[in-house]
Amino acid sequence: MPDLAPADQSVDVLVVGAGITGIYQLYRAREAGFSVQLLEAGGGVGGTWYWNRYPGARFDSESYTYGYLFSRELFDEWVWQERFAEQPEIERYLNHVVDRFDLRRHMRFDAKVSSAVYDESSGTWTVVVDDGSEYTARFFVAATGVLSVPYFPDVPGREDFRGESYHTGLWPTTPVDFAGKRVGVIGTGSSGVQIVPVIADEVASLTVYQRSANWCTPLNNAPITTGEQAQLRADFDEICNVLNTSASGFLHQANDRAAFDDSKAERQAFYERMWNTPGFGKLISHYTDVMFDEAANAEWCAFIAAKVRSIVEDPETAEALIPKDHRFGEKRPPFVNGYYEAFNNPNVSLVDLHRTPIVRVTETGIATTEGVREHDTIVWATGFDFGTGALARMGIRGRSGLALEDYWADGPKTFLGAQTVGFPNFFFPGGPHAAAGNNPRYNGDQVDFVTETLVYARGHGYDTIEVDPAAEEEWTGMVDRNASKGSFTEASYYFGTNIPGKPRKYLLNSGGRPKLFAVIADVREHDYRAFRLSRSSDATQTTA
Ligand code: NA7
Repeated sequence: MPDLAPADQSVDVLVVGAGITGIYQLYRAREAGFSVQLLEAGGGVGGTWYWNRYPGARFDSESYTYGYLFSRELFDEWVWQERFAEQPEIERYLNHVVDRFDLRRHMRFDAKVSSAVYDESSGTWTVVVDDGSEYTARFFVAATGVLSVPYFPDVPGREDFRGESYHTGLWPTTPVDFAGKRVGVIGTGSSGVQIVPVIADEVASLTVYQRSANWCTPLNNAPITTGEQAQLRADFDEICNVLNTSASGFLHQANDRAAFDDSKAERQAFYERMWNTPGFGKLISHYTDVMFDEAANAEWCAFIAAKVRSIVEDPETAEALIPKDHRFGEKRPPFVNGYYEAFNNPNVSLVDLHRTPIVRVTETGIATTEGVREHDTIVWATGFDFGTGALARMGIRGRSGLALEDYWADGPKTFLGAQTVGFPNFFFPGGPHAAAGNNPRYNGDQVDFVTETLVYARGHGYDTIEVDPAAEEEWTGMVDRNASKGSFTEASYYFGTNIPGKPRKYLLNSGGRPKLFAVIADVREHDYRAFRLSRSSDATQTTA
């Protein structure tokens, strides 16, 4: 339903983005007594789960660990159907949350922000939407996500294709008909490997264009049984306790054994258990040294490779599907349901772009160095401008007209992945540098912290909040220093290297959620001294 908000609307808090983080920020700020307006570029609620509505899109965190925990009633009444919910169920859930907490009247859809400018004299932000309507707010919160700007590689001829083209992250709300079509899917990250098995049976032909093979392992999805539903509700307090305190925000328990504590036979049995473990259990509950010990990692990779060879009937295709350029866990591992099996379908084929690179897109298909394949439909599953993509494109201007994209030209500088110097009263929970793991958990930590900071400032008579440069330097330095010790490779989009020309900087927080917790606790204990708090009427700044 269109929400025709008045063009001159003035609120305490303006939130951009109706994804998981933005909805929660709207809820928390309303609860704290602020007037709030939320603007969303999409036509509905969901953010990532609105735009990524391609066939097969689903959680790979357990549904009940990804959803909100702030309301026991909400947790009790929403019955997740599957361990890993599919996009339509997720979108229904988020719409339910919005309506249950009466948040929709504070939201405006189809409202893409084109600029957000800070006014130093009043300490407020003016936010303009692409239809020209204008909002003013004391606090501007961009909950625009880290995977929200789709990336189309600069392949020659991309615009020439006369068939249908889709990006997984920009999927239309109207159904896409694949029946009987000759389809090409470019990209084999989490999105590409989700869509392939789901459309394989209905298409006339499916060509998977793979640049890099990934270590895909089974998601091991299942319906949540009635007994499990009851147990989840009985365990609510314990679930909250684990999810709100664990380093990665999952329920999976860490292992206490290293690989070579076990005999060879025990290790093989363990790998088989891991293969059958749901989702991220394969990282969190794995041997403690699988990400650190070369031999341990290699043995697990050999186990996966043997599985691929046992599933995929064509030996050449199987070999091409086994990564040769990185170890398990060095890139974000996709979790699959029938992906390898799909290649046994006679209408599905793999093109190894390392062997035969794409030359160009033609009007009717894709030309590689081995020839042209004709397509009716091309699916670009080619990823996102991760971390900073959305924030750098919103026309955000801070003190003295400073452009955020200029201030971050060499990579983001943040405090707690939530604020940056020179942009007072601007927060971006769910943006770069937050943590790593089950996103809604640490993004929720940030929303809680942002809300507490606003409440603290209000309670002490301040209306301008800007992070202290020393605090930003310390946090950003911590992220950068530790990045080189992390397990993710330079080739990972976590470093931005999937986008040509983007500076190589770690875009998550290498200190993880424990560091986020520790610094937030320190800020609270020390009267928010990491911030410069002031009154917009005062010339001088005040800290505790
Ligand atoms: P990803 O994980 O960034 O995957 C993008 C894929 O697109 C990956 O296989 C890339 O190959 C491929 N790609 C990128 N550019 C090209 C070109 N020019 N030619 C061929 N192939 C290309 O994005 P996803 O959407 O799958 O997943 C993003 C996140 O969503 C995921 O981590 C989950 O959190 C959910 P490459 O590996 O770079 O060789």
